[in-house]
Amino acid sequence: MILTHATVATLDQSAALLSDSAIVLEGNRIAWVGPMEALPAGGERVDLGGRLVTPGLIDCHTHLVHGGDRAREFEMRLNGASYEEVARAGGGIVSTVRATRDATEADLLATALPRLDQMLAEGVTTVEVKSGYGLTVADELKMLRVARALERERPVTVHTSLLAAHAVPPEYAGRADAYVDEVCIPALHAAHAEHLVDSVDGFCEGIAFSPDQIDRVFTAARSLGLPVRLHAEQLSNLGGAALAARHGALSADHLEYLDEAGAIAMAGAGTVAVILPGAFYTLRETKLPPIDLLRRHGVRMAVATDCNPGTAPMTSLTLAMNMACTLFRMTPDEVLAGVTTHAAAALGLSDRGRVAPGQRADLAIWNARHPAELSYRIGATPLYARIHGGRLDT
Ligand code: DI6
Ligand code: FE
Repeated sequence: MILTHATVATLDQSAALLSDSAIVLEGNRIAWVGPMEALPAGGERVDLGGRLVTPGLIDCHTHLVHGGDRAREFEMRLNGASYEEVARAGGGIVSTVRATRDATEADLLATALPRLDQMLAEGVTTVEVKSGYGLTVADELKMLRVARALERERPVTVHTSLLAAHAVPPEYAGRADAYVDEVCIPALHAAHAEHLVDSVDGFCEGIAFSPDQIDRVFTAARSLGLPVRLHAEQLSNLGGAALAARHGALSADHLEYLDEAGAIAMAGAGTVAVILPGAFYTLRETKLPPIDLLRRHGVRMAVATDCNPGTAPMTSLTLAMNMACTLFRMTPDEVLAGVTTHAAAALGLSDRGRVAPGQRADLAIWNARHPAELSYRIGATPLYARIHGGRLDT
């Protein structure tokens, strides 16, 4: 297939936009990118009439698979209920854990697919999906199996992360260390044996797991050769980003409370900063992630939805791009890199995220002329077509 008369944001080295260009696809790879006048005759051509082509978008941080929702809890809070009243009414993260445990794999797949479809409709071609609402070995594996199943149901690539260290479940209240030993680490071995896990995540926070507990999970992950990533410095600074960097983490995510020592550690390890404006917005957080600090130290920044029922009930990656610009003052070029090449780096994938020969033929074609339009519009879905692995789907 040859895409002709395209405007191409290659994300390759320079930020330059190629006008009136062609992209030659061979199988599931990009074979050639260049100006129309250099394109030899022949081939099955698709005229894009000047439309913008970007790499397929990559949502590198989601909790897409989960049971139930928290809409009633959202409503209770807005009607004045306190956090405690919401918790007593069975709300909060434990309600999602209960709903996820009660769901079958088929139930979880059926509720995840519409959310995934919303992402695909915005040009997503690779999505990361975490476990973390099962919190038993069997339920964590169940979530990961559903995440893998998504890839068989839709033209998308799924990267799975085991997030057993997400919350301490009620039956382990006050016994987080026992939960790490009896659930997190056994789940890691079991998921690895079943080829269900591509990376290992954790939530390092006062309300979740301490740096020492995360360190034990990460040490176990790395002994199996699995890369790690971490929810770090979201609500406070426990030095999670530096801990992640010491383990050569692919990413450290959220980072509102990151300090300079953490940014320096991330830069040294090549750890990507995953910026999640949807959770910032939903929590009405006021502490901004230190974007300037990350820029200054040359830490690559990705942008993702964090799609989860509690703190980011969103499936729109283009809305996350808009929020990253408006709330965090990131530039449209930075956020486009954040959902393509830097998001690929956050997943340890070097075969995608750029429009260049040899890269996977994962592309998004837009009813737009300039990349800034993608982060500028609110609530618009200017996708014209999506190509995953060389296959066009409109
Ligand atoms: N950080 C978050 O914002 C979510 N998880 C995490 O580690 C919250 C998850 C939830 O409330 O369901
Ligand atoms: Fe998250």
